[in-house]
Amino acid sequence: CDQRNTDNGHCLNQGIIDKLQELMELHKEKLSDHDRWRVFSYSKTIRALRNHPVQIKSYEQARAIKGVGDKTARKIEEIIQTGELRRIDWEKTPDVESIKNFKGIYDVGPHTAYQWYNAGCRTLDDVKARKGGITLTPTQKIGVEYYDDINSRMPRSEAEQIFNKIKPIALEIDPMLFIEIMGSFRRGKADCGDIDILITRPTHDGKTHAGVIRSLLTELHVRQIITEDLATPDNFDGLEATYRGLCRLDFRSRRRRIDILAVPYESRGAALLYYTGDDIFNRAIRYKAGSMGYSLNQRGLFTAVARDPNDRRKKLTKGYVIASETEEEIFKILNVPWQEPHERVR
Ligand code: DCP
Ligand code: MG
Ligand code: MN
Repeated sequence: CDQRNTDNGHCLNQGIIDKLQELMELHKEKLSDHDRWRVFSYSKTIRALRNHPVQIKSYEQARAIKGVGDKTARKIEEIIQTGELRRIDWEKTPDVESIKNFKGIYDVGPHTAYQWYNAGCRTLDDVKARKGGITLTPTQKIGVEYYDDINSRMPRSEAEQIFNKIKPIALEIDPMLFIEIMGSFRRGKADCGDIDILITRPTHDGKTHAGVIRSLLTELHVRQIITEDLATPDNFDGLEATYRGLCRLDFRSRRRRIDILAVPYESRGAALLYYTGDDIFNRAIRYKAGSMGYSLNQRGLFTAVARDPNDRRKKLTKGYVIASETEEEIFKILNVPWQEPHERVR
């Protein structure tokens, strides 16, 4: 909520926002394009309501907000008059809860979730029992087995302790490595959904970190810090690699999600920026880059590539890197004031 539009820290239109949000969450669990469109539309309305300077008291006031159509305005009117929104009960179909639970399984998207529902599965136990003859990929099996672990966050201190076990092992393999924790940890959050590790290496001596990921993962498996692989890199020996897995501090601890990203040394700044997040901040800064005619990704800040107007996927020119080695230079070129990692939340 925009602090200027508050009444003792409460959004002026919080009651309306809460109901529309509840309805939006229900549409999120559904599959049709129509539902997806509604999620998009409600999220825009909610954002507009958060920034709205006055308390909305009528249909007309609601209708006057940009992007709010007749149907949404009528819902807002109903909330104002009754404090309720009947549409919520109507959308609470029996599939919603099951689909939501299934989508909490690692590597299960909406399509698989609905497939399983249509096969007769309603609960995680049904999935475990392969009710309806459903099949699971190896990754989904791990997802089911460690459902609770994967869906809970760890205290910051645990992420730090795990990292403090991993770092010396990596430095034993190559003392010149740069290895740091990114993501919510670098942003200073008190709890972390996973551990995000960035690896790179200065190349002054002609060497790189190529191949290090393979040795590191082997070693982490041997020491039983990494316990399951969820996604291993296609190419272990290149300079770029992404790994996803589960790890644990010791045999008494819960499994925790771990991601490792290895990048060439010259793109470390762009990788730091990307991997620190948060995702909303990333979207905003990428948008800024785009509006200035650049394009930003985890490899660098590029001059925009010219695309074929008849087929936007076709690149006509390559575009070249104008900044990638430090976060500072990227902020500077984009004319964005420097923000410490903990401030990068939008
Ligand atoms: N990232 C992104 N867009 C995504 C996913 C990730 O820009 N769709 C970037 C920003 C994230 C970083 O990668 O901060 C790490 O991704 P995580 O999913 O691990 O997210 P966080 O570490 O920020 O939060 P959590 O504590 O939930 O792991
Ligand atoms: Mg993370
Ligand atoms: Mn992650």
